[in-house]
Amino acid sequence: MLTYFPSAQALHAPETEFFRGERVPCFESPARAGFVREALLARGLALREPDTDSRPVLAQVHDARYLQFLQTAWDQWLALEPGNATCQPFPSVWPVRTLRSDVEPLNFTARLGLYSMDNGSPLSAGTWAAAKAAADAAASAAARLAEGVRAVFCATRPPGHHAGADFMGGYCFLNNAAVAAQALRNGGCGRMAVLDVDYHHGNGTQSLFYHRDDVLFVSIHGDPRTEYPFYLGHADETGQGAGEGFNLNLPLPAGSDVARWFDALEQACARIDRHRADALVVSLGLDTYAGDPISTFALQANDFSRLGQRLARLGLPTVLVLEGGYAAADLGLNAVRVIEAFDAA
Ligand code: Q9C
Ligand code: ZN
Repeated sequence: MLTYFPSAQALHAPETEFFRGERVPCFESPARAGFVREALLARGLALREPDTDSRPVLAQVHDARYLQFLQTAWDQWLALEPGNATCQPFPSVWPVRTLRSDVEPLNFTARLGLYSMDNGSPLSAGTWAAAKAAADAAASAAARLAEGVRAVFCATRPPGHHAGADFMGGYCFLNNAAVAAQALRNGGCGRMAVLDVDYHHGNGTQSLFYHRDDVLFVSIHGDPRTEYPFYLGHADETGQGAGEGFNLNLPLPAGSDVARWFDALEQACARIDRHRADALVVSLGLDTYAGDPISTFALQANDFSRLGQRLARLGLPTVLVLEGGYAAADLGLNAVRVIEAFDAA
């Protein structure tokens, strides 16, 4: 499978995140990409650098003031205090209900909170460069599909599906899957489907397409009553306005077994078939793996082959975009299993 692997991914390398009240090494690390790279190269897959500028599509997906903030956030942080080069900014205040988000504060931490859904998306010096490269990979993949390529894998980080029009969250900054879907729409696909199989609900992607009938969003994930991102991803979220009926959430209880997960995948595929999409974008989170340190589903290695095979059977031109997956040492092999089974089917 044609695969994009932006070397700029390594530039996003914050050291720590908050976990159970403590600062711990980041789960979403360059090491993840290293394992993916090794596994892809070991299988003889050539890795390409992105070749398409995602800027025009980013402007369709994200708000201008958020893009402006994200692109300059690290420089703003350094401008406060040179010593900030060796520490990480975290938001500590958010405009929740009754507070205003239309006025951009002058205070940096207040701006960071305005553009964040959590304190779990640490920034580093190269965050913009890495996130932009991942979005460029998504735009590149869409361009290849428009030329008739059957399937493209974006082996990218940071992930994207928690990022909305004007906020980062859950290790995500730019919504790569939404960039791929929107770029495919721009390229002439009338109807798109996005299937999100990450353990966590793709709240950002859902929100970006919630009012639209041209991009169906389907997600299988841990029930948000107990699992991140908590505030979106329930079964009664079916879309709004023109988008009514074009959003399908399939939340599963934490700890659900493999059989239950594949039952949900069948429901998801049935809905995608009915949409008669011209192309498919898969938010390929691999944190459904039994060995994942922050998730509770139980997929085993061979289940990722089964997933790849089922995705191929949808018979659609497909962009697969890497999202989560934190059992880093097994991440590459699990990704390869999906890709190879897709190709073989
Ligand atoms: N601070 C993705 O899989 N944070 N994001 C966990 C540790 C939320 C996961 C708690 C997990 C976000 C793309
Ligand atoms: Zn996830």
